Amino acid sequence: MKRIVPTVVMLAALGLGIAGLYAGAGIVTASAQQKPETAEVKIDNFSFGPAELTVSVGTTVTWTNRDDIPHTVVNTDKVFKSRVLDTDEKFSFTFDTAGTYPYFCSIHPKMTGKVVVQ
Ligand SMILES: [Cu+2]
Repeated sequence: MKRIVPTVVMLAALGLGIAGLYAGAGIVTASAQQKPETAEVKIDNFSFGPAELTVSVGTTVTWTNRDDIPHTVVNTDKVFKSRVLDTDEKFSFTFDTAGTYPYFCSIHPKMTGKVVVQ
């Protein structure tokens, strides 16, 4: 029995070490997911740039109107809708659900864009 005890202790220590490694890996993954992500869309010359943007879930997208003309950012499915943005005004929305979000400017409906959240 005396011979077995140190082996059991060593195995237990090894087990804790492995558990610790997994726990550490878990913390790294969690912090990577919690890192706030942002993306920018510029509105200029009657267009959204980039017109199509792909982001990960949790990303906050900010639209900035760099045009001399007022514009809006309105999702086709009414998930988000900005007020009228004058020059240099911004609108932000955080995408917490994966999906495709087409949007347009309600003043100039030919201005369209899309955010893909994955
Ligand atoms: Cu517009």
